[in-house]
Amino acid sequence: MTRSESALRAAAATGADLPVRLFRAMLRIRMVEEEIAARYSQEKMRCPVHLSIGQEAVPVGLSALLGPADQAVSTHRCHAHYLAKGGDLKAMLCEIMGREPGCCGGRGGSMHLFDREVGMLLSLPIVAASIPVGVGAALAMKQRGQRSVAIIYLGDASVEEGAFHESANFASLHKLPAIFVCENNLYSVYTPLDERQPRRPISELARAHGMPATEVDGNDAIAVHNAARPLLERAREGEGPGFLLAETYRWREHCGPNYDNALGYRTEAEFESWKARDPVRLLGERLAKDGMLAASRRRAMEAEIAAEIADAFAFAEAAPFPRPDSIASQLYAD
Ligand SMILES: Cc1ncc(C[n+]2csc(CCOP(=O)(O)OP(=O)(O)O)c2C)c(N)n1
Ligand SMILES: [Mg+2]
Repeated sequence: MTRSESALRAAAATGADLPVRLFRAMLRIRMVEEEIAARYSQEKMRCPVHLSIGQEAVPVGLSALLGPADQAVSTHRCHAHYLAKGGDLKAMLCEIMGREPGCCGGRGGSMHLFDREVGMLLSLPIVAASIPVGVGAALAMKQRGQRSVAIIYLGDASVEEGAFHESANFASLHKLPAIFVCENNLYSVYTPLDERQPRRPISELARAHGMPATEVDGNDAIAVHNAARPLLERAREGEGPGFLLAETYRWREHCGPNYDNALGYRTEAEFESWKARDPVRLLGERLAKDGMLAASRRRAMEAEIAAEIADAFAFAEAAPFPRPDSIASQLYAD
């Protein structure tokens, strides 16, 4: 039995429905992203989209440990982070379609998702730019004596930026409640990790900055949940930051709704090996096998999510665009 299989059984034994909740949250993100991909050619979404398909397990496993007082910052690939943190789906789709009820008033697009009510502080497309902001949030939490944590999502390319190292150093020195969550999907656009970084675990960088680092299967939501828990507990106790390195894989092209393996920067065999590790399918199968999710319940779940998504798309498509005479607003602080 693997570590996460035993966790699944332990959760089932205590009557907890955590694995089912994690599955539903991943399935919902997958279905939202698939729907965005399916509708993208209609050209109602006129901004770039960096889809999270294949990478659902990390934010879902982690977010089940968070409350609204905990804050998260994210990157260009932020849809799953936003939805897992409880971000409003209608506000997200309106933002992607440039509509006024979008979370940035329809001016930011897919890479600027936030929902302050649920602690989704911001998302920024400049690689590593959100990291210092997340550390700032952690500093504020510490100064206010809160037990909250700041989750800082980053891609494998972020650790090549100075901002990561300055932020990690500062967070470690001041024992800030910051959790760095690195989704290593092996690529920065078309460039593989081993053409960009020396051969050593990325987690060594965090250890060199004096914080504990844990490596985890980023396609297993339960393993992520269990691996993140002790890092979060230490951070809440004032013992300082932590680093979670999650190995995962993006299925679609870096930016856009299509598959781009034909470009040749990665092999079909590699892609297939990761597809065989589909975080949503694997957990669904395990739940069915363990009798935790009957086929009828799963079908009802899928229908419920599909209805929610259809309703949110209809809402966004009917929503107004920002008024042209508001073009100069929100550019400067009042
Ligand atoms: C400072 C900066 N340099 C380059 C880019 C162009 N760019 C956008 S996403 C990206 C790849 C980032 O890779 P990674 O952090 O691993 O995230 P992933 O896309 O794999 O999720 C790059 C280079 C940028 N947005 N910002
Ligand atoms: Mg990457």
